[in-house]
Amino acid sequence: MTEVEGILATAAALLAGATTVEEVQAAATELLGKKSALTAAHRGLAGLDPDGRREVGRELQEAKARIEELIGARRSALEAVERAARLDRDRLDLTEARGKRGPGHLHLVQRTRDELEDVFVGMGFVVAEGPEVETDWYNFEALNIPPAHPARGMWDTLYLEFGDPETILLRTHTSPVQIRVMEGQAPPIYAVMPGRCYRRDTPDARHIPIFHQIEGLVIDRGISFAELAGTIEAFTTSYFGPDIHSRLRPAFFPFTEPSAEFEITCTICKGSGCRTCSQTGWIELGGCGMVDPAVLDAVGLDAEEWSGFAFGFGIDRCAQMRHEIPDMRILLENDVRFLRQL
Ligand code: 2NM
Repeated sequence: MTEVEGILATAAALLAGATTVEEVQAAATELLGKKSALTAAHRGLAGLDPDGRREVGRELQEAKARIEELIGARRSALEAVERAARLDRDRLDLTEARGKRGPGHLHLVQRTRDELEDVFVGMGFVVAEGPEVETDWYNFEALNIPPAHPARGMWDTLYLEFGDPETILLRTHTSPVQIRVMEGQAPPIYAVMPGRCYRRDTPDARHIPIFHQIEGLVIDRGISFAELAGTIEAFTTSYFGPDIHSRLRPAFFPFTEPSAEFEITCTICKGSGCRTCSQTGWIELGGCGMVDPAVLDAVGLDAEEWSGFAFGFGIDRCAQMRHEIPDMRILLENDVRFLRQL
């Protein structure tokens, strides 16, 4: 009896002295393991008569349960202390972010992208995205632009030093996403692809080397140029307002035939003629056309069964026109005097 009381007292003292969860674990081994006084007492049962064995055996069982209880309690208490210390240590001071400056807002380019997506989603399109680092196949070859073709000069490509020379590049347009969508799903396809693009351009008032495009793709049965023109006009009035219209003029792109560039009513003078539109009343926004059968071939679509159109234009250019931004370079400068106005 007194031996059991002694074991319990030792256990309580040992656990009270443990100050970490690891020390509790070590104490548990010492109190309950093979070399413990409790285990030794259990062995001693063999030398007792049956009544004594039963009596002392029960005492030892109770002592073991009590010790396990003490271990559990000490462990939970120390775990709570350690968790509190960890939370305190990892706490981030965010008070500065709640200062006078207010919560901030999305950049104009991101907001323009969101608004453009909303217009197309409202017209029944889905939004698709793809990688900014592309292969020559997706950015050029699948779009009917073979290596060394003179049309490559239309894009000032930034190549990565990765693998064979001029095989991995920063996408010059979002068209490779259109190829990926056509490869990945069967028509009908009604999708827009917004995203960042890169060209080796010298920045000026109308060009930045990192810019944003949104392209649209429709592939279905019986799609004609009339659906293309109607879609462009519906988009223009929906995004720029009822006073702004669109017109198409013949152009050339390797991936569409026929191709057109699309212009919208000058947003500055509303069509009456000004310096920005060189007195024409129109401003070029993007390009479009009927998807070339060679592109459908490249993604394994039967050009006899399916036809479609594609279009593309600059998101930054849209923001520039709608907000009358004289120099596009300011979009990349993070000048708070500019950002705060929007
Ligand atoms: C443009 C203008 C005209 C276009 C075509 C395709 C595809 F993959 F279907 F062939 N993607 N993008 C396209 C056509 C893009 O952007 C100025």
